[in-house]
Amino acid sequence: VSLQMMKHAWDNYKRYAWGLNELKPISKQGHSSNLFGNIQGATIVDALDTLYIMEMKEEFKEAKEWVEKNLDFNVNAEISVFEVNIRFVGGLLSAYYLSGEEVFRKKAVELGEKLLPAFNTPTGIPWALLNIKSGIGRNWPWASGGSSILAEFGTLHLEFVHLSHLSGNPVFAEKVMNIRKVLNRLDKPEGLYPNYLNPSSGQWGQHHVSIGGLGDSFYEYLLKAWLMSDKTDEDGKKMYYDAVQAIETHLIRKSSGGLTYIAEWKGGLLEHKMGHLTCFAGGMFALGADGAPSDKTGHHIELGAEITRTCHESYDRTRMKLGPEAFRFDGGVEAIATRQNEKYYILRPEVIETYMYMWRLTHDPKYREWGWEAVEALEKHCRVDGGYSGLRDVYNNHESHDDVQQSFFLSETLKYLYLLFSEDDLLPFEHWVFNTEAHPLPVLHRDDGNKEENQK
Ligand code: DMJ
Repeated sequence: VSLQMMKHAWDNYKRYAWGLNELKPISKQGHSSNLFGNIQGATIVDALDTLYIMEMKEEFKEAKEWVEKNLDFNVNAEISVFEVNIRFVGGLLSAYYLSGEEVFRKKAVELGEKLLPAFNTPTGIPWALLNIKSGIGRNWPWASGGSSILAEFGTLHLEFVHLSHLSGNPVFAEKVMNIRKVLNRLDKPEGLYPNYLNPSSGQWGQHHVSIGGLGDSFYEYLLKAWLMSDKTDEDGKKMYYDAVQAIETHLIRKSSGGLTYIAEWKGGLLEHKMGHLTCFAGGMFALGADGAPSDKTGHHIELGAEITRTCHESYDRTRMKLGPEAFRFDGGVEAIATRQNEKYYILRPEVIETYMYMWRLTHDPKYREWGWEAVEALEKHCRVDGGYSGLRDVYNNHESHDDVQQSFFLSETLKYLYLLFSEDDLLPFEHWVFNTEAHPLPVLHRDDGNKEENQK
């Protein structure tokens, strides 16, 4: 089924928006997001590995040809360093490791080099935004007095380690190891990492902490850096398990109805709200269970399972059976969005991603059942003639489509659905870690210093 869904999403992108970043499935034209400046083809690069894994050979071939002929980084564009890294660098790296085609390696390294000027700050903590022609960087104007964002500069590690591995140039890995160093030198309030860090002063901005937006994939990459290093990156491991300990103490709560959730922390005060983005943490806790210190393996699996149940409830308590952008545990509600501007669903993957991890790690059939509920809901409410669209209000009786087919729908949502219903030996966890955009990167095994053989 996810293969049919991929075909529908891809064919319509091809028909109406080929070469542009994303598809507007209602108005049947291209959609350009300023996250990528005028780098083009986000959907193509994001979808390459999904096409490969689903064995859509014709489509993979035309995507590869587009990359060869048209993917161009010599443009005057101000881009989001984080978004371009996770989608473009990550997408190209995976396409290379899966297919062995040199063009993807070359383009990934070329793009990595374009991103390097972002690290030219007094501390080496990179800017959020970079003009890849002039090399001038800056931060989002809204981010706490000129700060960089934890989830942005903390989500470069996996890709940059691979860029050094594939180019033989240590500079990429050095840049991300320096980020670690800066973080390790700083005092952390209650052991927590604030979402904002000023790249000039090297001091934290506002003490807001989140496992959802602005924080999320920083934690994910600590764990995955350790796993990707064949469990040699002890520093990443320690930072991950210490962070989880602080998160459990200060952010994780249980509602009166018995639902475990992860709240947001604002200078010591809790906001009892959980984002859709935060739902990835169910899978993360389960994935990290195996390495958990002091006999906590079972506990981390259980924590993952409880978060997953809560996120499933956030879907089940809507009219459309797809979850809202954020849901609350206050004012007499549990796992329900109460504000109009939090009721939308933009084809996000995190809940399905977590079902996939929980399924692989426990084989409890309920995760496939819940995944199937999501497939039915996507088909019923998001599928339109011209592709798949997000929804403005998942509690409404009638669909109001937002007219965007996000590139992560093809790279993540559909790939995780496909894996959820595949055997465990397709991209097995011993050999692959997924970047935060669901692009698989191989574990760098200790004994194969020069590893090129692809374990699929
Ligand atoms: C994706 O780009 C990545 O999963 C990122 O980590 C968070 N936001 C979207 C999906 O929701």
